[in-house]
Amino acid sequence: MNAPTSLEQALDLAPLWKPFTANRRFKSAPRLLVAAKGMYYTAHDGREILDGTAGLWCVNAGHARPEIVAAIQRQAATLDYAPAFQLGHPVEFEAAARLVAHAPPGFSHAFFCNSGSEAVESALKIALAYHRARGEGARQRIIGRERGYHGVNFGGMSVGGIPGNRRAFGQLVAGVDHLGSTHDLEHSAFSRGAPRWGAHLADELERRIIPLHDASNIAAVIVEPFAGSAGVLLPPQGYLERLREICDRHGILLVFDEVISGFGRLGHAFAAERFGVMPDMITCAKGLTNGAVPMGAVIVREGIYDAVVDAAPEGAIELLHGYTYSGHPLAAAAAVAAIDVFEREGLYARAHELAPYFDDAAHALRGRPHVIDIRGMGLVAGIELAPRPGAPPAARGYETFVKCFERGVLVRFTGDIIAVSPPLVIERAEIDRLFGTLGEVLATVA
Ligand code: PXG
Repeated sequence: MNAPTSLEQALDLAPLWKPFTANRRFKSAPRLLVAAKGMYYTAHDGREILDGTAGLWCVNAGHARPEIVAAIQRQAATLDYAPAFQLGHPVEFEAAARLVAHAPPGFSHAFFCNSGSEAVESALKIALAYHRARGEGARQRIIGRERGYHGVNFGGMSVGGIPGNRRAFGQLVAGVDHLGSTHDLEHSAFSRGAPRWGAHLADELERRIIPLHDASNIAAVIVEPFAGSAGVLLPPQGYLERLREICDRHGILLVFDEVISGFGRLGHAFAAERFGVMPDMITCAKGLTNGAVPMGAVIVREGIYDAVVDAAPEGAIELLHGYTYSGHPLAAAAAVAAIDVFEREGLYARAHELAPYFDDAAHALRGRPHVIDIRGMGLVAGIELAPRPGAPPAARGYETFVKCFERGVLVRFTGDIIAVSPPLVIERAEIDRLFGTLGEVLATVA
């Protein structure tokens, strides 16, 4: 009667090449999840694991929501697939209408794809096509930011700013440049909410980047409103406003990559609303279907669709871009059902109301061993640990993650930063348990 061993033994782990995972270490001691409901996973040994990360930042309404499950089941039985090009199906139009209505005012059209990475590639291509359609085809350069994460495809990785993710692959796409990171512990450690220091860092765009490349060659700036993957880096107060102003002055499109920040993480549908700064395009994915079916989208502001579409002759395909599974019926059905749940349950407002409690619980870890910063907003927190001297990076992060998992709590580590981003349906007692366990574990981490 030893379930864990039997499942591990029954499974052949060898043929699968796991993504972003230390494959050899993982296969020597796999952590397997076999079921999920609400706030909890069930591990293969039958233990319940409190989901402190909403899966990978995507299950914002909690797991296995019956309305979403039913919508997917119904759709699979009714219309499993419809060709995405030159044919359509009702649910993709419904999903687009719902998504656009969910977006901030001024956003008018949604383009569907299957992941955050594809949303980024799509947005970058739309930026280039937009400028070309308006006779500014020299605008080809894309500006990202140090420590930005925009997925793993060629464009997104090139504008991304996490060195480890790029090093193994060489030069990637030419013509990109990067703003400096806004992360600065000296000025901003233990800030509550957005740090006060650092708005001026946006000026690098006008001081260094625009003079170097010339605005007439720059298509877009892409940033995450808060950097998720790099470890919950919040924008300094006024920083996004300045980026917006500079982009406006120079005809540069501003793209917010809201793959993580979208669908309520900061207490609003999109972080753009939280910060009161409107980009020209929003990329999203993850929470769009509550993680239940892969789907991504680019939402564009009024005028972008028209500029591209009106520039092409009648009958011509205006944007030579798309995926077999753009607007896939199951994904579209899941998106409509997820947006229904978000709206009906007022989950963003719930996240907003819970945020101070969550923030207090996170900041209660101040003074625990290794903790050099705590930061957060909405229902996301980053707890930065000092790296273990003489050890490879992430040694403490990994140990913390494994020990929390052993104690029935799922957190995420990125380097030596612990990220906590639970489903928005979390209860106060679960918040206590999440940070309580993390605090206990930190006391045991070498
Ligand atoms: N943009 C942003 C801002 C993201 O966070 C992507 C694009 C790519 O999405 P896809 O769906 O192609 O993975 C992401 C993904 C983590 C973690 O815990 C973050 C992501 C994915 C997996 C893990 O740091 N972000």
